[in-house]
Amino acid sequence: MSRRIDLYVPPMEPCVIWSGGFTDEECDSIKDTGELCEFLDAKVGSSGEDGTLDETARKTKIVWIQPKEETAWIFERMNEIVAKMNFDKFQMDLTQFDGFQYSKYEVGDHYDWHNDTVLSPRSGLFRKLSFSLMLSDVDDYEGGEFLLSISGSETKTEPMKVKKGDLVAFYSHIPHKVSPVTSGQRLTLVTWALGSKFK
Ligand SMILES: O=C(O)CCC(=O)C(=O)O
Repeated sequence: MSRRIDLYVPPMEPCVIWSGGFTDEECDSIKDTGELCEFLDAKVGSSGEDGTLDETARKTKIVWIQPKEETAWIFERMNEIVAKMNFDKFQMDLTQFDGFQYSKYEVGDHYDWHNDTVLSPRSGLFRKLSFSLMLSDVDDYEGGEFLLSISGSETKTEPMKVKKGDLVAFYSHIPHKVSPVTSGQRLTLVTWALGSKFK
């Protein structure tokens, strides 16, 4: 008699693109919400408002979208997708989201190689999964490709031009970058799923 138990083993892909997570209208509504807020110059070195300005490493404008009645649907929808995606593809112990960051990359804006594994000062938890929801159409901008260095090599990576409404998810420790935008505007909603320390 077999003693084997058929456990569910997720595919453990380092990066998953969830197509059509948000409709065009929903992406536009997130954009309208972001555009009504006050933009900050994005910093490096810490999550949240701490950190330093360093335009050679990161140049983009951001807004922190706050949870309130009008924005609750964004948090709920993201939660639905992330819970399903985590079950199907990652199987991480996750507790909550870090901030929801609306990002606007205009001509010359970029974000050089970095990873997102920081201890969130707000919660004392670690960023384990990173998510970027594309809010722009592919022909709204040039440049601004998203690169993920899964192999550890910065040269052997395929730039991704993600479609509007698609959500890119990946392990937060994987180095990634946004190449400089050369025309138009690239808009994303970025968030991170937090959990306790890896052990
Ligand atoms: O805008 C993106 O697609 C990703 C940006 C990013 O890497 C970040 O904010 O950590």
